Amino acid sequence: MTAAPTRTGGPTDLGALRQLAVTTLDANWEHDHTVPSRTLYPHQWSWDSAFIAVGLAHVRPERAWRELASLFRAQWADGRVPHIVFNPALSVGAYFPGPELWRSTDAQGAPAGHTSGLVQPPVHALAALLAYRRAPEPVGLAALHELYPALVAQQRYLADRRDVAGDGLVCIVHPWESGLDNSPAWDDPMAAVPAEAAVMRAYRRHDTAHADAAHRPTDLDYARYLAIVAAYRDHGYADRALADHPFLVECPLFNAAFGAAEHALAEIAALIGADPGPHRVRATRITEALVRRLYDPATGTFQPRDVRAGRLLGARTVLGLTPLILPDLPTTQADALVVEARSARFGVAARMDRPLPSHDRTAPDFEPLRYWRGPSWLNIGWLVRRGLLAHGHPELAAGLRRSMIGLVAGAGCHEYFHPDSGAGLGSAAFGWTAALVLDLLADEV
Ligand code: 2M8
Repeated sequence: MTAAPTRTGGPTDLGALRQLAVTTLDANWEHDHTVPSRTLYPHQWSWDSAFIAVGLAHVRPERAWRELASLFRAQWADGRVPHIVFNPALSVGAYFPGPELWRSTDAQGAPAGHTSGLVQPPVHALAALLAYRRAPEPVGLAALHELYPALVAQQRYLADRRDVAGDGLVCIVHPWESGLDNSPAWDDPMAAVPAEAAVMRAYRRHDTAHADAAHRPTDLDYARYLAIVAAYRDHGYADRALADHPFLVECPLFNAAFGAAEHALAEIAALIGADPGPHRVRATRITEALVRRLYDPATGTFQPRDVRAGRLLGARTVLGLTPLILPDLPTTQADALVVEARSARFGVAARMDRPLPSHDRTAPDFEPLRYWRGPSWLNIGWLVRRGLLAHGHPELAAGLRRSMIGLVAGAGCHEYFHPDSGAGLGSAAFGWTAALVLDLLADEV
């Protein structure tokens, strides 16, 4: 078995690649969860844990369930699943911004341990379903029984507290909630957030000590990130005050995950003897709302909606392709997304000559090295590949799969990859890259 040609230091055959992925996951395991990276992200992150559970199910199924269980132990009383669960054993300064900035324990309904107050795309129900399919009995079914009420509460929080516009979609209140923190998609709403880069003189950024500052968000970005956190925190992370919040966006990926979660919950409900009907109804409504509010017929893709400004945001990022994960996406939109995916902007093909970028590679603000503004990430490719399979494009899905496996074979389990050369960037031993390559390797196409 020979993988794609090695670029720099990656394993040369698929057996070695699988072993590297397992070793990476083992090295990042921390008592009841997996850290995304020992250096850059040493705590537990919400959507990372979901992707990681999918990979763990192949090799350490018991850990897959512990991963999800530990995350949901930090769920707030209102149902929100925090995007970071802080490990109390780590020193202050192990990550910025740490517990002293979030002050979650002052907020109503927060758990006893420190967390952030934000959320991330709800890919956990999908992850739990996939983990169960890989590792069904006997632990899997019991784990689904345990997780189901928490997954339902997670969805209820989003539906009841975050539908700021009242039209069936979830609003994210911070770019960090999108998971694609520094995407050009957020440039316009971020520019409207008042902040001065100079405030960062009062803090010590942790990320730029472990990664090249030229690849990371700027100090002005961070000043705005902190201003948005402060606005939310100073209202006790209560969502009833959101009308005046400085950042309110309906994100296509977040809402596609929100809809995919209802599809997954319908299947989980059927497995554990609960009623799948309400999940199916909600899934249909979410897909309809997504098409109604975020599909732009002029561009043939999905665009985020700036709820404060009342308009769609123009950047054509990879976020727009992700509604493909919805099995009930109408043919008109699914076909348009396949055209967009195959275009020179994203280059998805049965034989891909370059990785799937995170931003339109023909755009003037495409940056091949900077975080989420061009580089290729495995979790996004993994989602898009699932969407291509769901909508009847196995040859494109296979091309994307080969491209992703080739990236890790070429460079190792990096956090992200150069969108032209495939060189490894960011953290060199990254959790979801290891997990998702295991999942890709286990599939035939
Ligand atoms: C990145 O986000 C964190 C903030 O949450 C950071 O930049 O410090 C993103 O890539 C996000 O999607 C990811 O979950 C997190 C941990 O891997 O890192």
